[in-house]
Amino acid sequence: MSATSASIRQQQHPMIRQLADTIEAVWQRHLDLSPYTLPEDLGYVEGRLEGERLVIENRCYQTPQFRKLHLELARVGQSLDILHCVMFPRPDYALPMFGCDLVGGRGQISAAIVDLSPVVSTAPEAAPSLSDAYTQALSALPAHSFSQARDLPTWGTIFSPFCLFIRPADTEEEAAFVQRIADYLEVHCQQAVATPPNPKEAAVVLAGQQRYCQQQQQNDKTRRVLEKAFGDDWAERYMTTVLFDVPSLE
Ligand code: BLA
Repeated sequence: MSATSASIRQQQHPMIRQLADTIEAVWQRHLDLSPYTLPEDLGYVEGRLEGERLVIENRCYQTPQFRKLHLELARVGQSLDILHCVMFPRPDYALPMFGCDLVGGRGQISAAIVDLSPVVSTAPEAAPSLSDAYTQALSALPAHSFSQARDLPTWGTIFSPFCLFIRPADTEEEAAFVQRIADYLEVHCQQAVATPPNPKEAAVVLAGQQRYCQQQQQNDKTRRVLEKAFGDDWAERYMTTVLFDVPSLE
């Protein structure tokens, strides 16, 4: 890690810093992490967005259960701070996709979202849904209340009933949301390490991950930030190879 990339986290909104530290601590506590190399050195990138500097810092790992754990911190000048995190299970693990995004600027987080999104169906012909083990563990978490819920965009059909999408009202809600994300991560890591691999499900899992990524690639708000700083082609390549890539069956 270079001195430059280490400094991004320290400059970011405190909620983003806390969440980044929390995610890495939970991963280290539960999972057997090894390095994951991004294509063509996309680990640290800089561009310009309307005269402001856009800096992206990526941390990636892999584990026996996960093909890629991706934690991304991005900063546009002084005005926009972003945390993006997705955990991609290996195809022979029929696990949901953990995803979260924090977007904020000028001292206020405007979007905080977390979900464990299902990729496989539990009944024939049905839409994907979480297993009973996940549903029970998530239902057993302490009650929460956030004062400003936000509406999901139309591409958000991939999310589970446990998806939380809010604008945190104050520092208490920020801390409560970080705790909630830690709870989802704890559930996910515990389930993941207890799940045996099942190669028979690989094709179905990959198709489900493909659908998840196709929907996420429709997020015009993410795309626009990247296009403005790096151009349309770079944004397309980044969204399909770094943010939401899907491997083919080996
Ligand atoms: C929203 N994402 C946004 C917004 C911006 C970004 C600027 C609008 C904020 C707002 O409406 O208040 C930008 N997010 C980025 C950029 C990156 C990023 C540039 O991650 C990366 C470089 N997004 C995800 C994941 C989820 C997600 C994993 O990356 C969910 C699990 C969700 N982001 C998400 C949703 C919105 C959002 C649902 C709101 C979209 C809308 O309201 O149209």
